[in-house]
Amino acid sequence: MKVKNTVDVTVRKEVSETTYTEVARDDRLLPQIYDYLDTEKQFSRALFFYEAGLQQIMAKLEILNREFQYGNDRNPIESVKGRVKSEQSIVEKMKKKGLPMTISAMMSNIYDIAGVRVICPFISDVYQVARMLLSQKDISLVTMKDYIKQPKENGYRSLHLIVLVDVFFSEQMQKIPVEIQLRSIAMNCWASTEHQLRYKKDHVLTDDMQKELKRCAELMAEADQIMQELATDLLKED
Ligand code: 0O2
Repeated sequence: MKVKNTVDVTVRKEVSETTYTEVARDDRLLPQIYDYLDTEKQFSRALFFYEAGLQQIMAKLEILNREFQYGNDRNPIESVKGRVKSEQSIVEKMKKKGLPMTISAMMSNIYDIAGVRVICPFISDVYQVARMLLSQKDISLVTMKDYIKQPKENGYRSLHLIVLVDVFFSEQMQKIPVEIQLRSIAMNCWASTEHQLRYKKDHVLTDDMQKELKRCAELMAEADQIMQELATDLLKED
């Protein structure tokens, strides 16, 4: 069965000031995989495509980081973590979105099955790494959410990209969606800690606790700003 992709997505060429930009409907998203999956009905085989997309992005990040090291004697990437979402998380997310439990629905609606988290020393590195990735011809931007320029209400900061990366399989090329979260070390420190505090469902965060957490996020942002100013003065790129 062919499934028509009706997802509205954003296509942008460059990382810039605004948080969201609607540009075009995207009909490229994994159209050919559907036939294959609907024949096979195998969830694990579906996840293989995402693993391949993830590997592709991780390899690109590794190359960019090492190349930058040769020119600038430092790395713009502190660490990279990649994961394919667990079956349980996928199912939970689909239930939350009220989606039918089919592989087609999963592939048309869940964009963070393959996810990469990139931690950079400075905010400028976050944008530079994003630009370097997005300038590659085999990567196209689907959506960008800039929670650095426009933090979430709770103080969360990060740059989120959903991209399609070309992956060559034995008989065809597929565009695989991958979510890339880029953030500074300070932003990551806050996000990881906040996640731990929120993780236990029986922990209720009072208004005061949430205010305190937001204050922490703002302190981290201030530290980032100061470090960025120092970096701008001290780290001149060749
Ligand atoms: P996990 O386990 O990290 O994958 P979506 O639900 O993805 O369709 P949404 O919520 O608009 O749409 O996505 P958004 O805002 O891009 O955020 C998605 C991911 O960003 C989350 O994934 C988290 O990883 C991270 N994130 C977003 N907000 C927060 C926050 O307030 N604190 C922390 N620590 N992380 C955040 P998941 O699926 O929630 O979880």
